[in-house]
Amino acid sequence: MTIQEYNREFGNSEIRFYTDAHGLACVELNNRAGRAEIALHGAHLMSFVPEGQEALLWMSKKSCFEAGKAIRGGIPICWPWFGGHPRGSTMPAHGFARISTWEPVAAGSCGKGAAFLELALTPGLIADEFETADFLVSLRVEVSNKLSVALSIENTGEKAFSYSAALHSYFKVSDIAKITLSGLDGRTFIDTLDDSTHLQQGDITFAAETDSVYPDTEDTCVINDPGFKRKIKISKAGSRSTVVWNPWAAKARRMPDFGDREFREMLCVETANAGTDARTLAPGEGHTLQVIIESESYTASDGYTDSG
Ligand code: TA6
Repeated sequence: MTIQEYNREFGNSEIRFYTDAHGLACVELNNRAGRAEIALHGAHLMSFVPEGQEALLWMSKKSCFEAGKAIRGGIPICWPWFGGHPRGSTMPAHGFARISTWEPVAAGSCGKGAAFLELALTPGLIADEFETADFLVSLRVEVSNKLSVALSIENTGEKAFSYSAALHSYFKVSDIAKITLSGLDGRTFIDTLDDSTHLQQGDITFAAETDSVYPDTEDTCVINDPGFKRKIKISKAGSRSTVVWNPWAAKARRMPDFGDREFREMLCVETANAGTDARTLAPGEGHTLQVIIESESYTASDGYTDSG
């Protein structure tokens, strides 16, 4: 469909399809409470700005915006595998979903003053992976003063299949060295840099490359950011694993789509079905992985003192 056809079919006062500066087909959800931009490429949520606030999501200034490549920032959809391909093949890291074109299937208002958009992934490439096209993959985005992103998978075929997934959210922070991440105190985590296992004690602070998988947590996480005078609350459903990632300087330098100093202004807190939280769907079964993102002000009781 063309942009004009999308707008005829799904557009309204809050939902507008357009071609962005990179030539990508995109859609803006914009209402009185918040604004989000989504590329049909990867059903990639690129930005979310609650009314009267700063952007909550981070985007690299060196990101690619082209077919076959993942966008570096926003909320990449990792599916049908998280990380390297499970059979170690040369398949793309984090699966096909984020580099495939999705199609809008429904849009409108959904009460609570929110605008919503649903997109579907046509089986195509992934059918090869599962040797069946008998599944439905859809993403529902709801925008108000908070953002909900929900990835739903349904097995419509005759045989079970397994997958892993993540909503790989990149958050914008004032300075990675001055923020803390709370919500995972007391949880076990695997440091994937050396595959060691640890117990999280208190809030997480950041002073080096961090790539940790928390395999057993349904907790809400909060990014505490005194520099931006805000807290970002990250709650979830349908997920028992959370991944926390910052590449730090050396790895950032090795990534062509990541500025050398950009590691200081971002943090990934990923809502996952990864590792032991991978999912298997029997015929007829479905599963939804959801993240809800909202911003709260940082107050004196949070230890913030306004320097005026
Ligand atoms: O966030 C977890 C992780 O798997 C890291 O190990 C790092 O590779 C990151 O995802 C980014 O992966 P990408 O394929 O988007 O460069």
